[in-house]
Amino acid sequence: MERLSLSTLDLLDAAARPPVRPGDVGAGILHLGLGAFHRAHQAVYTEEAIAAAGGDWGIVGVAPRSRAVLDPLLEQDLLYSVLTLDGTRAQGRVCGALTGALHAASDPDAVVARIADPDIRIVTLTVTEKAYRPDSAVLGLLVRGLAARAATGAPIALVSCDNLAGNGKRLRGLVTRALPSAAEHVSFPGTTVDRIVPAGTEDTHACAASLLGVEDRAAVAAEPFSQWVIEDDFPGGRPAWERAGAVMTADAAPYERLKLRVLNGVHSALAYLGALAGAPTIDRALALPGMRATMERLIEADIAPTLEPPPGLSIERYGLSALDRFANSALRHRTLQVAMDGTQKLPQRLLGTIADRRAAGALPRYAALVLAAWMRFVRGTADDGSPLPLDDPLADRIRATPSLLDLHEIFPPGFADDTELRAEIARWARELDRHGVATILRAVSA
Ligand code: CS2
Repeated sequence: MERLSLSTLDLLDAAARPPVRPGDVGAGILHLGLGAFHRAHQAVYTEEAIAAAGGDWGIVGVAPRSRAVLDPLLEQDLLYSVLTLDGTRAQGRVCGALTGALHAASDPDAVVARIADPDIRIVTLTVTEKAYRPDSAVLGLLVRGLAARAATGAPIALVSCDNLAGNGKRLRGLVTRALPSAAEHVSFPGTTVDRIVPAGTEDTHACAASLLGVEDRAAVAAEPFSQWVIEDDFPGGRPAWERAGAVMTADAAPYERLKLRVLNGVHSALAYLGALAGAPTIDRALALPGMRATMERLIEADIAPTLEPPPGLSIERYGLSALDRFANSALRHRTLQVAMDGTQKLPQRLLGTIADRRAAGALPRYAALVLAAWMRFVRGTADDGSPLPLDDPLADRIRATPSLLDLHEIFPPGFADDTELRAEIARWARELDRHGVATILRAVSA
């Protein structure tokens, strides 16, 4: 089978060809983090915006460390396909949004030079929660690039597309602490990003081959749903993302809280409870007897009371649609993928919910169950005795801490002194030890 590239595009059905050909548009965006999520989310919005309204907004993609995606992309003239899987139908099309690709680990200076280049007016980031630290390599590159750019005075927007509360403000804090002058020429619009895009596997490549008729080693598979809410603060201009369905707003915070606490919170709940019960994927976790009802209660009793829905949105409907999305069996999203980096994810997904309910005098039972499940998960043994890997930047701290609520890096100080909450978590921990997840789910949902 031929390999996807500029010269094989003509072999594809017209509907599968990219609306933008790399090379036809100049670069205007530099993106840090070439993972599956970027390729199926921001890259697709940007390509559609260029197709609808023009503009030199091609994306220079930067792979921070691994070359696992970079090399296949370079072999394919930066083309890759996005497969949309809804459980019954599959559709594939090639995306041509990337106009350049760089490897930060081997050539950091090239990345710095590109950030300093006035043609680049936007830097977007999908670098995962754990990269938002003063000592991260990504932040170092950004700061060096912005310092070199300062001489040109050219304005730029830095756009975090990671699942963090107040992602724009968080990035602003990190960058301006390291480089106070950045406050003058740089904006930090906050965003809410949403699309389920599991890491690509051999199955994804096989699916791309059968849908497209060419081999694509950089294909990504995603659900049909996609959302991008962006604060409209782009001093150097921006693509017409609204033409691709993005919501441009003055304040992304209400969407963000809803998304992090409901969608990501329940996703993590399914990941820990599911992994303990032996479910390899999110859809299988959701299909465990009693799981769906337990998740509905978690949303209704514990999460919803902490949220102010954005205008026109109902939390109940949002929650039910999130559960329907998790039921997508074609995605085969691994519970272990969602479970990784729990210490970086749980604060914005679950701990804020627990803290808010405690402040209101309520005991969030279901959220406490999820926390107990995480605590059992990080101890490394599933209900049937099989080992569970711990992939977390604080893995050593977790292993060395006898009482996890004392992990001050993630838990608000109030938790360890909250005897009622402690007792509730301990109660669930005992139940999990004695009976396992399957029994608890049946009891909770009865
Ligand atoms: C998931 C998210 O891996 C995870 O932790 O919860 O990546 C999730 O799929 C996306 O945020 C959906 O928008």
